Amino acid sequence: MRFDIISVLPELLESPLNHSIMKRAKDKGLLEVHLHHLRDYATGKHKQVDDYQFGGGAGMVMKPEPIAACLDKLLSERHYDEVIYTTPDGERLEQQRCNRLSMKENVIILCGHYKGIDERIREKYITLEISIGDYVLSGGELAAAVLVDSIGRLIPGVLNDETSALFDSFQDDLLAPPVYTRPAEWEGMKVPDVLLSGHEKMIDEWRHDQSMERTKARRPDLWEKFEKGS
Ligand code: 6GU
Repeated sequence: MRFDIISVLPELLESPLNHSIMKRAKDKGLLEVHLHHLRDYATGKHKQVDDYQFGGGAGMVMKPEPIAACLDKLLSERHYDEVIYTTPDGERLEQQRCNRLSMKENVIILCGHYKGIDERIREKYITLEISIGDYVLSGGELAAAVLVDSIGRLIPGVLNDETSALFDSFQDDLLAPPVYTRPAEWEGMKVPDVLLSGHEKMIDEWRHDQSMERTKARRPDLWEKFEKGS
């Protein structure tokens, strides 16, 4: 899968996408991330990428021309399945969306900044607008990193244990159960006996019960969804 990310601050994306699982995915040739500096597509002496908003009001707006120049170049080179814009007024990102996006081939992510982008860019190019939650970030780069990570890890072959993503929190509308490692007793606290029993069926049942208890207690909204679905 290939991501092309357009940003005024591509430096923000370099470190988070070059370690751990994302690095392994790239090294294996399963994931490509190409960063595009929006300023490279700006013209004029000052390479201006933002401007005052019509109608007045505080905050700058990203100009349409540099964004269009960058998008036109990319779109002329290959087919893209989605052109995503990261913005707090987008659709909230959820696991189902990540699952579906992980089956795409080529995706562009345009990172919002300042007061946002000129509305006409949204109308002409954007196929999907994504927010990563109900709070405001100073730019869309961290949201883009969240998108690439949450989608990239789902590409077949990226995770070591192919089945492990299936048991992530949210995959079945339940939170993940608690996990333990050695030592079996630490500071007087013991690992639940069932996990040491070697009894696979009982362990599965215990984990499922714990997932349900956790979801009920912590996320009544998810619990309702789970009960309706099961
Ligand atoms: Cl995608 N962008 C910004 N700037 N803030 C956000 C967001 C995106 N998602 C949640 N908050």
